[in-house]
Amino acid sequence: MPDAAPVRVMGILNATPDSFSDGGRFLDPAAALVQARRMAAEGAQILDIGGESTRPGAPAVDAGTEIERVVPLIAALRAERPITLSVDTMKPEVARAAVAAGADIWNDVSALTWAPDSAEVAAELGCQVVLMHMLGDPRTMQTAPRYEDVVGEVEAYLLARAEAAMAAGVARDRIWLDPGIGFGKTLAHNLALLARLDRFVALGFPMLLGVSRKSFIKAIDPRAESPGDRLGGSLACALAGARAGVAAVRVHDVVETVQALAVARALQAAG
Ligand code: HH2
Repeated sequence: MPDAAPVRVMGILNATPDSFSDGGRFLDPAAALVQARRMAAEGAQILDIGGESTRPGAPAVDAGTEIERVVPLIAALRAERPITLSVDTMKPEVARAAVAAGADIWNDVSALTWAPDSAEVAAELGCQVVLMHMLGDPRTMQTAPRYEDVVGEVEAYLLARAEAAMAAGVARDRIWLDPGIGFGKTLAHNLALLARLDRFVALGFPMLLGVSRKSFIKAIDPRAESPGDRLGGSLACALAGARAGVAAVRVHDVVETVQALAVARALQAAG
């Protein structure tokens, strides 16, 4: 196997009261900054900052509240270090404020479908954009999700969203794709996608993979009731992503993921 580029680690920072894993811990800007610095020191090359939870059934947050949560953090981090910054939002007005404050990536779990002008705003901002697959929206997505061919349907959706973004003026080399593990998927759907990440990588866009601490791990290991108990499963998936050639993994546990990826690379080089 050729020596692929190292997988980048994107550290998750949720400035929210209710995210499924770190909710409430980083709503205080001082605590969020400490966590951001810590993840950067641990080897995260990208920080993904969110102000609205996308967990199933999470209440919607208005744009003003989201901006208040994420923009001061992005501005403070941009002023102190050259790390790549991403904003996790579905709302164009939040993306606009975040990019003005120094964000490099708009991570949109709605793949630029949340607002009619999302794709035009992404083109105008000129930032990188992550287009993620989700079935429905966060309030409804886990209600009996159904696919005939989950890999084929997610692939077709992502390609269609990339085409729509490019038609609106987003440059091809600014687009990332993400299969959206856990967003309107059963355990079987998630496993089918994780087993065929190579097909998504073959689409020719950088792939982002978000598996960290997600509840499908509990469906495999019922002892992993709390998100903090899901490190082993998260690392197994990050390594599967690295083997398939994803560009980045989105994680809560940065130091452990950096180590697992480094050991996997060393083993690959030795073999
Ligand atoms: N997963 C979550 C949020 N944003 N973005 C992308 N591109 N891919 C993902 O898999 C993804 C994402 C959910 O995780 P988290 O941010 O930890 O929780 P919450 O949505 O409850 O804030």
